[in-house]
Amino acid sequence: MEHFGFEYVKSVPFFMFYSVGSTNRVAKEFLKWGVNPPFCVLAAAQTEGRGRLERKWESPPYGGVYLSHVCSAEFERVQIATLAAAVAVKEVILHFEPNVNLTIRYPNDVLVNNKKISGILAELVGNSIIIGVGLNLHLNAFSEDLLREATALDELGEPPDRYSIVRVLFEQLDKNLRQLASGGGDRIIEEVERSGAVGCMVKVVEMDGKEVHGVAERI
Ligand code: BT5
Repeated sequence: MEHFGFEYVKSVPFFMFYSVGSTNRVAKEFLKWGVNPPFCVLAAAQTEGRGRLERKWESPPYGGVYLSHVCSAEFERVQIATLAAAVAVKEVILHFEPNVNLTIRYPNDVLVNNKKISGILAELVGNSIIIGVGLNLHLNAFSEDLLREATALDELGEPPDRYSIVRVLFEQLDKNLRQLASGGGDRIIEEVERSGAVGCMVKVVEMDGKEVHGVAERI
């Protein structure tokens, strides 16, 4: 872990690194060491960034924002925390680029012009939840292979500085998670439904590989 820094954003401690394996994994270590949530782990690069099912999350230096937000999981509907984070990412992008064609692909992807700009990995650890968010900033940092399916904020115009993005992302995440914890889950679900997650053809792949095709009607 290189270049450790520390700061409070709205009274929540931020542990900041230049490079880590995975911010979610560092967050897990911090929980093990007894750090009490809420706290955030932020890195400018990850060498082993992860998606769901151990898929890889490309995280080159300064290519994007890699943030893990850790808070208490002791609320009903914690299972839709991923959606609250997807809505937060949507709000961040629209805050800086109000006119983009943005969709949320259920359950954890945010797309701009049908290309993935952000992914979310939420993990429950005891009574806490770690919500990892990757948001691409500079497309030329990514591999050739990824360019076909991914996009970044700098494709939409001059991206704001990284610190402003982190600040707004944290504020939106914090707001949505608090809302969810106090019974505001319906707003989150409606927002996801409004963001293109329903009314489209979907393919559901079950754990045994069986595929189901159809039109998504509701979350
Ligand atoms: C995700 O998984 O989309 C969740 C990604 C979560 C990343 C954050 S970064 C901070 C925290 N620390 C971590 O280690 N992880 C979290 P999934 O739905 O499984 O999508 C993975 C797929 O997205 C890959 O198989 C690629 O096809 C694609 N992909 C990989 N890197 C990408 C990137 N930077 N931008 C867009 N797509 C990417």
